[in-house]
Amino acid sequence: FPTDEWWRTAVIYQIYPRSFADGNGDGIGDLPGITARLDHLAALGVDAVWLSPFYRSPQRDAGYDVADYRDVDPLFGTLADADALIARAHELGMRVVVDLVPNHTSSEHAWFRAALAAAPGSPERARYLFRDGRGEHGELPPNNWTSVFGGQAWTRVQEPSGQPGQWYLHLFDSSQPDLDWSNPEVRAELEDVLRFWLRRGVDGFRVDVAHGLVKADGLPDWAGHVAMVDGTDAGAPEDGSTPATESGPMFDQDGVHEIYRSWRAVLDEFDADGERRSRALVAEAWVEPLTRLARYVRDDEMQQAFNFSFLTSHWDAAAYRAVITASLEALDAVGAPATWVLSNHDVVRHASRFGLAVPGARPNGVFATDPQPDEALGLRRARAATLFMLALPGSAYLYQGEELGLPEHTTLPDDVREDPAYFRTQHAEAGRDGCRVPLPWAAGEPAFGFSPTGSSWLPQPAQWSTYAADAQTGVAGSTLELYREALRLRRERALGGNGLAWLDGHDADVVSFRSVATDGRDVVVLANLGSAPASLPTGAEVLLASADLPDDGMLPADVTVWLSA
Ligand code: ISL
Ligand code: CA
Repeated sequence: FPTDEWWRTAVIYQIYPRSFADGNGDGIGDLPGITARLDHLAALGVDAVWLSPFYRSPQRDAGYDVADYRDVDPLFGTLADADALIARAHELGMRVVVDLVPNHTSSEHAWFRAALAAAPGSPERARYLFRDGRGEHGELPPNNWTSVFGGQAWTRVQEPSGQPGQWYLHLFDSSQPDLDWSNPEVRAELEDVLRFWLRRGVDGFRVDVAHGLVKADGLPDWAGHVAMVDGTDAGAPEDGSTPATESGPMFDQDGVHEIYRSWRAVLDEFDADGERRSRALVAEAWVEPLTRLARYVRDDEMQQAFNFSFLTSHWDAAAYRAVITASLEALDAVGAPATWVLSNHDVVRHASRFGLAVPGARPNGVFATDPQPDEALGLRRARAATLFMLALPGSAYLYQGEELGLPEHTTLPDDVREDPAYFRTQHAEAGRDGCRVPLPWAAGEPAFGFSPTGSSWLPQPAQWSTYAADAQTGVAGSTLELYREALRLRRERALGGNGLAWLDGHDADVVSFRSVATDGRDVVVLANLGSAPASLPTGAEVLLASADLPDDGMLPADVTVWLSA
C-alpha cells in the first residue's frame, strides 16, 4: 500500500450488503458472500470498497437503524466474518470504508430502551432529544418539524407509569431516535466506536447524515418542512429549482464541524505510526451550495464529501460544465479533492434517471406515477456519464451494479417493498427499493447467481439475465468491460490526480476537457450531451468510447470519447 493520501483520487465502490451476494442461501446478501466475490471488484480495478451498515439492527431502515455499533447483525454474519472480509480486501489491494450512523440509533439500542424505562429529566433520556409536548396536556409535538421520510418528526412515549408522556425527535423513521450531540457521553461513545473499527483495520468511515447531528438551539419551529431532494416538498426553493439539499434548523448547523474535528484527531491517533493521514472520513451531507458543503472537508475535518450537486445535475452540457467548475473551485479552495457520484442506495439508478423524458430527472422518482424510463437511452447516457466522471480530477464513487448497467426496478409490487420512506408518505414519496434489488451474477442460474438457493429478498426482473456479470465478462463493448477499461486507463495514466483543462472550440452541447496525466499522456474527453452528432477532431486516437462510433468522423448524441491528446 502507498501510505499517502490515497483517498484523493480513489475510485470507491459502494457495496450494499443485503443485495451484493448471499453466502448462506437465505436470500439476503451477507459478509461471507461479499468476501467470496471480492475478486470481481479487484478485477474491476477499484481502489476501495464502502460497505453500507452491517451492524446489529432490527432492519427497520435496512441497517441504518443501529442497535449495536460494535457487532455484526446475524443476518450478515459475525465479527469474524467482518475481519475476514477486511483482511481479504487488503490482500487484494483494496481499502475498506465502513458506514457510521451517528445521527440516530435504533429504538432497540440499549440506550433507547434505558431512556424509555427512565424518567423525564434522567441522564438516560438526555442522550436523545426528549421534550415535553405542547398543548394543555402535552398532546401536541414540541415543534412542527417533519421527518425526511414523511409525517411528524416526533413520537410520543408512554411513561413507565403508563401515562402518555414526553416526545422524542426522529428526523427519519420513528424507529430511529436522534441522539443529542450536545451530550459529552454521546460524543465519547461514538469516538470509541470509531476506535473499535479502526482497531479492526478499516481505512475510513462514510458518515451518515453528517449535516444533521447538531440542531438549532431551542429546536425552533420552522416555516418550511424538511426539503426532499426531489423538490416535491414545501421546503423546495421558491425559484422552483431542484434542491440537492436538506435545510432548516435541523441541518447544516455550525456546531457539527467541531464533532468532525475531534473525529479527525481520533483517526490521526491511528495514523501516528508513519502512515500519516491514510484513514479517511467522507460526509454524506445533502448540503448546497458547494461552498457550504466544502466546510465539511477543511484540512482538520473530513477528507471527502459526496457531491450530490453533480448527482442531481440535468442532462445538459452547460449544467455539467457549471457544476464541475463550481465543485472544483469550492473544493480547491479548501485543499480537498472533488468527489463525484452518480448513484447510491437512496436514489433512482442513473441508468433509469437519464432515461426519463422529463429534463432534470429527479433523483427520487415514484414510478407508479412517473412515465417509465427509456431503458436503452438511459443506459447509453449512463455509460457516457461514467466516462466523463472517471476522467475528472478527484475521487469517484460507484454504486454496486452500475458497472453492469443496471436500471431501476420500476415495477416492484407493494407487498415486497421494505423502504420505510415509501410507506410513511403513503407511497407519495420516493421508494428506494427499486435501486436495491440483488445483483445478477450468472445469467443461467436461479436468482441469477445471487444466492445458492435461488432466493432473493427482492425479486429481480426476468430480463436481468442480459445484465449478469458472467454474460458481460470478456464481451467487447459490454458495460462491465467499459468500466474495466476506463478504470485501467485511469490508473495507468493517473487521471484524477493532475487536474483538468477546459477545451474551447467544440459544440456548446459537448463537454470537452483535457484530463491531465502524470506522464504527459493526457486524455482529451468529449461528451456529446446534445441531440445531434458533433464533429470529432481528426487525427486523434480513440482510446475508449462509451458506444460504437460511426465511420463518418462524428460523435453521436449521448456518447463520450477519450482521445489521445
Ligand atoms: O434519500 C435521500 C435523498 O434521496 C436523502 O433524503 C437521505 O434519506 C438522507 O440524506 C439520509 O440518508 C442516509 O440516512 C438515512 C438512510 O435511510 C439512508 O439510506 C442513508 O443513506 C437514515 O439513516
Ligand atoms: Ca445470507
